[in-house]
Amino acid sequence: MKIAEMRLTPIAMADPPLLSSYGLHAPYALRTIVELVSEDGLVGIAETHGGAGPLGDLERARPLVIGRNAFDLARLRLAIEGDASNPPHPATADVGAAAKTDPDPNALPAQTYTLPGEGRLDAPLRVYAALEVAAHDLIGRAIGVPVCDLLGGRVRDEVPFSAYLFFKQAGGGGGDDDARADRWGPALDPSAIVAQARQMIAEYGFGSVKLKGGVFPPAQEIAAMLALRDALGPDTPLRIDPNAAWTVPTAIRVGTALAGALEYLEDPTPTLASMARVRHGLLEAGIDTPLASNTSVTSFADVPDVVRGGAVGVILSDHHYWGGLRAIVQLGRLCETFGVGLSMHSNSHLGLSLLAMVHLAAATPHLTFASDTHYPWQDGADEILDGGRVPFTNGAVRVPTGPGLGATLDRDALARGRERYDRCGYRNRDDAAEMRRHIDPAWRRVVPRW
Ligand code: GKR
Ligand code: MG
Repeated sequence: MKIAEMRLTPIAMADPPLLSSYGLHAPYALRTIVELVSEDGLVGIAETHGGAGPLGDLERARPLVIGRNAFDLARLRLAIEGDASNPPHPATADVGAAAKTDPDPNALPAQTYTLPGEGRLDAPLRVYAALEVAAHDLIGRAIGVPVCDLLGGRVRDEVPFSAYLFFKQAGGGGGDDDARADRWGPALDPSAIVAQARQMIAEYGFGSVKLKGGVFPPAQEIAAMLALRDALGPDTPLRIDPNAAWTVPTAIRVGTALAGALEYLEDPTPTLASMARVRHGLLEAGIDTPLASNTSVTSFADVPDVVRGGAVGVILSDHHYWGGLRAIVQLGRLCETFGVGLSMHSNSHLGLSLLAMVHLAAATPHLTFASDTHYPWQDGADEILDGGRVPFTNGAVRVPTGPGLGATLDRDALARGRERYDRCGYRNRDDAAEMRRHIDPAWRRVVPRW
């Protein structure tokens, strides 16, 4: 099944002013929609990171994609990585290297990107991941099976997600001529965070709750977490993720104050070495709260250190940059083997990324926690799928049974997303610049801040 055409559509969607240790979300978040069209006119679709960098990287891969059989994915990955005859071993590849010796003139340089919330990212793997998802959708359509069946078959029919709370400025996102209603209101103190949690749970039915921290001094964030525990009761699992804004002593202090209240503590500090010191300090105090990470663990190259160090108990995977759906299924087997928990990280996204996560989760037995999702923060008016928003029931999404990912593109909605992209002027995510523009002209990211 040859791929005859690759369509790339950059889109923008309204995004509310959410706060994190990276700064402030801009009025628009950026995504890229990938379409692979087969010779006989079938279309496979995928959603990935947005803006000029990811779009340019995908564009450079075009000659490696056109004319290739959609099943020929292992070689596609090698070709994109640019060293088909001698692929680097994941554990030894230097993901920070500027360029590799490169026999293929079309191969992507082994650039890395540092995006808010994602640590180091390997550009070739991100490109491959988007193409791999679209190819799975295409194959699923061609043979009439859901993507999860191509990944090994479903072990669950519903995939649970966690509420994802943010400290938030007033505003619903979108530019001045396109401002959206602020459905959530500002949330700058513990009682507003509790109100946000109640609203999100009422609308989506989530059974676990994560707070994005690293925004206010730790005492305020501890207060917010304790307020959540009091409001939601001890049976609602809670998590906090300051995106590495804390020192080791601060992380131990917060972990101690929240002992018994957390199902895991996410990326309190920036590196595996510092996380090991946090884990050690907590254990010495008799606190066995697992540590989770999507910042210091971003690729297979990090897994040996996770296993050797034993400090990170939960890997927060993300098919968008680990190298696609099959990569995470494989990661699941590794995590199972080594007794490490597994969940999924998210970034601002629409329903197409959500459905890819759902199929993946359905086919990953060792997914031990409800996954993150930013989906509630996006405005339904910006959804690009036929039929609109993906529904949630009791905090979970039903695994589609139709062919492929189970969704098709609403062409008008996609065109509106494209127009928004053209109009909005943003070409990469820069939360620090937004923070300086709207809140504090002197603001800069400091890690650790407390
Ligand atoms: O949306 O501001 C955000 C998050 O901080 C995001 O960028 C992170 O990647 O959600 C992510 C995380 O868990 O670190
Ligand atoms: Mg995180």
